Amino acid sequence: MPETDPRLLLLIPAYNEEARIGPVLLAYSRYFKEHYRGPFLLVVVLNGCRDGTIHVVRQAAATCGGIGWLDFPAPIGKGGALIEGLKLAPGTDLIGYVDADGATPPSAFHDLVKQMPGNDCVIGSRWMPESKLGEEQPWKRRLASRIFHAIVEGFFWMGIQDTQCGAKVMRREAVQAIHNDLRTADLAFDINLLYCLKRAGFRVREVPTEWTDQIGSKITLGRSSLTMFLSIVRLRLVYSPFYRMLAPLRPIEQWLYVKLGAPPSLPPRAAGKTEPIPRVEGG
Ligand SMILES: Nc1nc2c(ncn2[C@@H]2O[C@H](COP(=O)(O)OP(=O)(O)O)[C@@H](O)[C@H]2O)c(=O)[nH]1
Ligand SMILES: [Mg+2]
Repeated sequence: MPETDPRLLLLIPAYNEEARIGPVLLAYSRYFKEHYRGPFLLVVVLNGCRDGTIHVVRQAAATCGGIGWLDFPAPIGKGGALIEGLKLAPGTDLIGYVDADGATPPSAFHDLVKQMPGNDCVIGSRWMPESKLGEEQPWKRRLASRIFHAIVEGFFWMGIQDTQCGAKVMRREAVQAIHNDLRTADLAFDINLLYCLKRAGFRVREVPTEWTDQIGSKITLGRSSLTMFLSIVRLRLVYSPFYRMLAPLRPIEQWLYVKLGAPPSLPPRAAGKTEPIPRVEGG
C-alpha cells in the first residue's frame, strides 16, 4: 500500500507512569501500524521519574518497535518535557501529544490528525456538546477546571473551551515558528502554546474528542492550581507592555515556583536561535 499520510510524531510526557503507560504504548503502536499509512514514531518524554517507567518503555520498544524515548533526570515538569520533545519537530510533518494514562484512545488521537488539513493545530475538547466522555473527572477537578477556564478566557480571549485536554496535534512549521516562546514548564504549558500559536496567526481548531478519566492522576489539585495561576499571570504579563518594567520582580517569580515545588519557567531564549535537536533513544 503506498504511503500517503504525512510523517507523524507522537510525544507522551511521563512522570512515574510505570503502572499505567505499558498497555497504552502497545495500544498506540498496534493501532497506528494498522491504521496509519505513513511513518509514525512515538517518543515518551520522561523526567524525574522515581519509579521503573523507563524499564516499561524499553520493554514496549523491544516488543513493538517504533517507540523511542527521551529521559531527563531533572524534574522539568510536563511542560518542560514537551518543550524538549517539540524540539524534534524538524524531523516530521505533524507533531502531537497525549497523556500516558490512555485517557485518549489511539483512534481519538487519529481523529484529530485526520482534521489537520487546512489547520495548523487541532486540539481535543472535553467540553463540547459532541464530546464523548467515558469516565468524567472528579467534580472537584471539573469545578477547578471551569474556574480556571473562566480566568484564562478573561486573560487571553482565545475562545477555546478546553485548553487543558491532553490531546493536541500541530504542523511542524507552526511549532518551529513559536518554539522559542514556549517557557511554561508546569501544566499551564498548554495555554502558553495555544496563545503563542494564535498570536502568530496560526489556525487552531478545537474539536470534540473521546476521553476517559483514569485513576492514578499525578496532579495535586491545590498546588497545581496555584502554580497554574502563577503561570498564567506571568504569561499575561510577558505579553503586556509592562513586562520590561517588572524585571526586578523576576527573582520573586522564580522563588514562588520553588516554594510551590513546581518547575520554574524557562529563561528567555534569543529570537532566531535554533536549539540542538535532542537524540531519541530506542525508536
Ligand atoms: N514528563 C512529565 N510528565 C508529567 C509530569 N506531570 C504529569 N505528567 C504527565 O502528564 C500527563 C497527565 O497527567 P495525569 O496525572 O494523567 O493528569 P490528569 O489526568 O489531568 O489528572 C501524564 O502523561 C503524566 O505522566 C511531569 O512533571 N513530567
Ligand atoms: Mg490522566
